[in-house]
This record gives sequence, structure tokens and C-alpha cells, in this order.
Amino acid sequence: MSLPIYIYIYVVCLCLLLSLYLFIYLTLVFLCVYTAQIEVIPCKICGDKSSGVHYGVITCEGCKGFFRRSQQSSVSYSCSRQSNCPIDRASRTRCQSCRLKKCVAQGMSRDAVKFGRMSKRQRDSLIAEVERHRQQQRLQAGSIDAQPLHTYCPGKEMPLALAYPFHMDPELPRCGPEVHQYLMCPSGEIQASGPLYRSSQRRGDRNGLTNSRGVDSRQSSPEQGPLGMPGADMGLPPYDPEDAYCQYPTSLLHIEELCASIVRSHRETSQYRVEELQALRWKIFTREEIQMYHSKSVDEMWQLCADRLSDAVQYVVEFAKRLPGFRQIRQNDQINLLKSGSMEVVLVRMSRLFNTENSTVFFDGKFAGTEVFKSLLCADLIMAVFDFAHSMSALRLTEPQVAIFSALVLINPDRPGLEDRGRVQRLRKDIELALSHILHRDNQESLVHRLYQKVPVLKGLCSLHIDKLHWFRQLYPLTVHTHFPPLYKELFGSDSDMPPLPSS
Ligand code: HC3
Repeated sequence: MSLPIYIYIYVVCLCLLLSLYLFIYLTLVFLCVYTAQIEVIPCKICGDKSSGVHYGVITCEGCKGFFRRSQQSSVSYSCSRQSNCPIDRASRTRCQSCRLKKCVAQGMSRDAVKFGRMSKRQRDSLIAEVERHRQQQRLQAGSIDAQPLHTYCPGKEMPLALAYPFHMDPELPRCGPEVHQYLMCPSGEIQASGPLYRSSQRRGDRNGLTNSRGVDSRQSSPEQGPLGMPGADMGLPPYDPEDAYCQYPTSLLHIEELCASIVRSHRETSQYRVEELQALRWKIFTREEIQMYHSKSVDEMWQLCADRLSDAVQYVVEFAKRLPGFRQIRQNDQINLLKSGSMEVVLVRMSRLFNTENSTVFFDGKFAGTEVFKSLLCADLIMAVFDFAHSMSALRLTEPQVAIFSALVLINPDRPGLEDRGRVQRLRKDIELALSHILHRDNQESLVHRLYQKVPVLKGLCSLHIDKLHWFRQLYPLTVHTHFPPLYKELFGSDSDMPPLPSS
């Protein structure tokens, strides 16, 4: 018996209505989930808690409202200082001009697409960023991935700490004031600046900096072996020869275990993951943003680059600390290797951030071409750095290859002023074996010569970099002295290294 037609119509309408409700419900859930997730990312303008994507950028309600008002009124803002006011939660209302400039620089615009209508690529990169921040929250919440750092321990699997941002072991003892504060202490522990090398006289322990046997970890003594123990001074647990974790496996049973340990150290401290960079390849600075960099004065641009460079170096320092055997190098030699090699490792790592298709490098949140750095007035250095990054990127090194080559660049027994060159040489030999091993495994032995040819190029780039810094400091002595990060000054030219300040 066929049903009356109106029954069929009624059923069809009911199904359509239910489908519509289901679609609306799922969309709301999707937006709530992503909005909730997006809120783990702080406001791109002032760092306050964000409330979602507004005008194309993740911002808080305050900056959303500020940008909306700035677009509704015809009033133009002006800065009463040098147009480089810091914009954070506390200071964001002090300068409307700099706040609006930062909104534009971050990409806020009235006709920005809504989150729901972003392209897949845009959504993917946003999701990648959400994931990174959620990992950071897990790390800070002390989750399993935030286990204290351990050095390489043959045959024992260590919990893989996550890459960026690496977790500092909260148990690390504080550095003594006479030990360099920036190269070897957890960044969260950075204290007042101290001399690069610890003072020559041996002092009894003043800050509880003793190793597990109550001996001042700064004193080398017969039972501790020929080297001074880079124990508590280095922001590291005291060195205890009986501690299996501290034993550098001088007779490595398996060179591939050394490879694995170096690759793990690299992965944990690489600052950006290759997958993230891949997802962000489309994020290139707009003309307005490039104009914003061009509007910076020379010293402002130098300050920005010095800040970004110091951030990158901090990750290299952490990479070094996790290298098997690095902790067993004499303390002053560790700092010597970092002072002379960290910029080289930054430049090697830069190849990971380089896009050969458009010759841009990931810098300050987007991919930048050489024109972004125009205000530095270092065109020759920038061209040389970009050429190097391009040539390295063209080798298409794998992450393990970048990791082991970075270790090779850092552990250089030819650095001037080493106190125990032999120990550095022994470690270097193992790393050379590791590089040969990994290239053989990858069937790319021919790469070894091309990599070794990069070493003198790196040296030349760093020498040119220091020359530029000396030139800059002649022009802006106070900028370096008062605005450059302490780590930068310690690495690239503490005051004692620099030509004397012109008499003021
Ligand atoms: C080399 C560079 C400064 C450093 C920039 C870094 C390595 C910073 C860390 C980022 O994660 C990646 C990155 C990208 C671009 C790098 C810049 C390219 C050009 C610029 C100058 C040549 C060095 C200027 C540094 C100075 C002079 C302030 O010390």
C-alpha cells in the first residue's frame, strides 16, 4: 500500500532539517575546538591570551578592538619616540602608532579571510603552530617529555625530549658568578653578566657548586682526572666519573650509537622542525612588511638581528651541551669552542631554513629575501651568507647529516687557545667517523669532500661578520653596549675584544 505523497515530503524535509542541524553542530564543534586550540597561541601583537583569529591574525580581544577602531576612524597615529616602542600586554596602550604598525606587520587587515575560509595551507600552518604551543605547554607542565636532560648513554633509550622549545632541566644547579652566564647556563637561569672565562684563582665553593662528593667542581684534582670538571659551574649536574650517564664512551662499541645521540641532540635543539618550515614556505613578507623593515634605522635593524641571532645561538649552546663527550672537555675549552664555532653552526642550520626556490630564509616569523636586511648596510655579508645558505641547501642534507656536520664544525681542535687540544681531537675523530658512517649508510660518500670544503667558507663568513660588527660598533658604540643581548656581546666581541670606545 503506497503512502500519501505528503508523508514522503514530510520525511524528506525532516531528513534535510536533521542534516542541517548536524552540519551546524559539527561546524560549531570544529570552530570551538580550533578556537580553543588557537587560544594556546598568545596574541601575536602583545602576547596576552588570544581569543581567536581576528583580521587574519591570532590576537587578544584588546588588540582586535584596537585594530577595528583604527580602521573605523580616519585619525592617524604618530609615535613620540623612535617608532620602535615595545608592544606587550603592559605597554600596548602607550603608543597607538607602534601598536598599529605591529598589527600591520603581523598581517592584520580588514579584508583578511576568516579562519573558516582560510586555505588548507594556511589552516595547516596554523594547526602546526597550535601543536607547537601545545607541546610547549606540555613541556612546561612537566609532562613525560620534560624529563631532565641526560647525556648519551650507550644502550639505554632516553625519553626523546621534543624539539623546540627544548626543556631546561629544572634541577640544574645555578652557575657561579665567576663562570660565564650565557653560554652554559639554562636560559631561564641567566644572571648578571660575568666574565667570559671563570677567574684564574681557585676558590672554595661559594655557591654550593660542588659535585656529588662535596668537592668544588671547579677544581681539577687527581681523582677527578686531568681535566677540570665542568660540573655545576656549567649549569650541568656535577661530573661524577662513576655516573654512567657522564661516562663519554671513549671506546664506542657502536659508532651508530654516537650518530643516534648526536641526531637526538640536534632534533631536541633545532629551534624549528623541518615539517613546520615546510608548512610555512608560503609565508613570505609582504611589500608593506618589507617597507617596515626598511623604515628601521641601521641600529634598530642590527638590534633585531642581534636578538634573533642570539636566540639561534642559545639553541646551539644547548645542542653542544647534549653532545656526547662535550661535557668532558675542559670547561674553558667548551666555552672557547662555542665562542668560535656557534655562529658557524647557526649558518649551517640556516640551510634548513632556506628556500632555494625563491632564495628566502625563515626569519622573524616569515620567509625573507636579502632585501629585508637592507637596513643593516652589510650588503656584502648578507649576499655571502645567502649564497652560503643556498649552496648548503642545494646539498639537500638529511637531518642526521646536518646534525653530525654541525657537531663536526663545533668540535674543532684547531681553535686557537684550547687548553687540552688532545681531548678535543679525540672527540673530533669520533665525530668524523660518525659522519663517514652516516654518509656511507646513505650511499653519499661523495658528500664528505663537499662538506669539508664548507669549513673554510664558514670561517671566512664569521670573520667578515666580526669585521662588520667592529665597523658597526664604531658608529653605534652605545647600542652594542646597552641594547645588544649579553650572549651576543660575549660571543662576538665582549668589550675587551673590541676596539676601545671612542672617547665621548
Ligand atoms: C645572518 C643574519 C642574522 C641571523 C639570521 C638568522 C640566522 C637568525 C636565526 C633565525 O632562526 C634564522 C636566521 C635567518 C637570517 C639570518 C640573517 C641573515 C643575514 C643576517 C646577517 C648577515 C648577520 C647580521 C647579524 C649581526 C650583524 C647583527 O651580527
